[in-house]
Amino acid sequence: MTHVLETGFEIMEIQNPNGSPAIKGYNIIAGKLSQSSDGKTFMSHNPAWLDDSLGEFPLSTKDDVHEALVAAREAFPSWASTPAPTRGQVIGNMGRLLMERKEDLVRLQAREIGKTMKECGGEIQEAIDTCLFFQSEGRRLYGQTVNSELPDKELFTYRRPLGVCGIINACNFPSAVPFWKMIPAIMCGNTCVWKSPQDSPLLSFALARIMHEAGLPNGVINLIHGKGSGAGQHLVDAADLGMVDKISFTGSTPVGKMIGETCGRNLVSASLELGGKNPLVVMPSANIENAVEGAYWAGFGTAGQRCTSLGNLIIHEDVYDDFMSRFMEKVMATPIGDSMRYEGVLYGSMLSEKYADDFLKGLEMCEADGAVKLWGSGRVTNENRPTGFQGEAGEGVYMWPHVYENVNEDMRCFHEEIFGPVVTVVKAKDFDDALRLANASPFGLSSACYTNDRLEAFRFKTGIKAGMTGINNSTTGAEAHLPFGGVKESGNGSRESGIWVIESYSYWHAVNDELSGKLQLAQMDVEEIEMEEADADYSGLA
Ligand code: UN1
Repeated sequence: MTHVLETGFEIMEIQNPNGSPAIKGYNIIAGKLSQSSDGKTFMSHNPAWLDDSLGEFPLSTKDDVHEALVAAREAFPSWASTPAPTRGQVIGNMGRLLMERKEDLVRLQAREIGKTMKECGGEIQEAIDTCLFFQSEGRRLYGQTVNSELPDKELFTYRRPLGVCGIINACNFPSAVPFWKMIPAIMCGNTCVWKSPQDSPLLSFALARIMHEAGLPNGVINLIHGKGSGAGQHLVDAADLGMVDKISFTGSTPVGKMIGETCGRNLVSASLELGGKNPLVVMPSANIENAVEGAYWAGFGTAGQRCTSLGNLIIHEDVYDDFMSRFMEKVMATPIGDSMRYEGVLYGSMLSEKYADDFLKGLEMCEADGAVKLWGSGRVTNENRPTGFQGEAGEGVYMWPHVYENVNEDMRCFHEEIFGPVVTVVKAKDFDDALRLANASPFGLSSACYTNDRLEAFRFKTGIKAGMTGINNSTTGAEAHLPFGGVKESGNGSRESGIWVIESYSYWHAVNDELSGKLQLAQMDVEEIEMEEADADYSGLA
């Protein structure tokens, strides 16, 4: 087996229509490139140009997952005892390498998941920002000195790593989100097994190699490719075998609940970032043009494939017609296509055929609910294409933008996340009605309110139950140093990013140091101070 840094990328003999190479990809376990134990593989395709193959990757087995977990366990003691500022230096190197390679990674990511180059640029930047933030956090990772209630005794708190972390992320944010997880994990001294998303193995392989180039010791991050139901499930099941100390997952609510149950019965820590049906409220005092921009971006940017994408658009009845006419004008003209070949597109392809199938099922639900379709016609084909579509529709997996109105709380499509370019529109009678509707879905990830009434903005902030809220801003737009996560069906309360994520990858260790040379009992040997008898009369002072 070859060390990950000893080779270039192995090019396969596949002729792609765009001339881009197909790569033979590997797992990386203890710094070594390896195939799956049974030799099985899967291919990664460009969803914006299906004839373009990015390469072939191991379909990892249970044995492969276990081998990666053992490697992470073996690497743990030495990484955990590496000084945190040194761990931070390695992370800083990762950030600098990402900066140097940014342009290539942006193109690779756009090619593998069909997201626009502009958005891929933003996302690689988010991974860089995360590295730079946690480089310096390695010089803090503060604990406290705490006063003891007894003399000649000191108390301390230390942050300790959890151990081996299983990392499972979705392919819609295939670079920022694994970095949100693994960078704080390794900064705290943990080691990781990273199950790459099935639809972005090449990008994951490239990122894991960069991590090693940055000086990461072997076994600290181990990469395994494969299916969620295969390698991903084996990684979760490892909690039942005592092989993993933490699972961090971004993905759907049903899968997150299953992971939470497995972790829960084993008392293994779980970070769960799950779905959303994010509401955006528009009130009459809002700058309507600005609100239209925000709702349009939140609904259709990334082809609606963010967990923070707009779900229910809740509009006050007094501005409903004005808002909707401006909104629909933009929706109908949406520029769509492969951003690697066409300039100025708002969104590209779906992440894969599987995401497209699930999206079409979501549209069927809207139809069955009796929601009124204002725009949209399912999958884009050469015979069925919106005017803004650029290129050959048959080449990739593209969807029309969709808008449904007359949606109400009795409908399933009000409550369920539909991952893709669709917005469900709800009319509200007044602010209280709008706020109630915004809280009525089972989810609580992101939320937004457009208003120029300060009291309304205040009441929205305090009344909404969500992990994140935008005032006069869209539902998306997390930054690397602000806590990211949800409540209700959107997660288990764990947070990513900033100082808050450190809670998810460390535990507090309380240490007391008895210097008196004798046994002093807390509570029982504490000196008691008697109160003085007071005789002053306070009653005539006012
Ligand atoms: C996700 O969709 O899983 O705030 C993450 C945002 C992005 C992150 C989304 N920065 O929408």
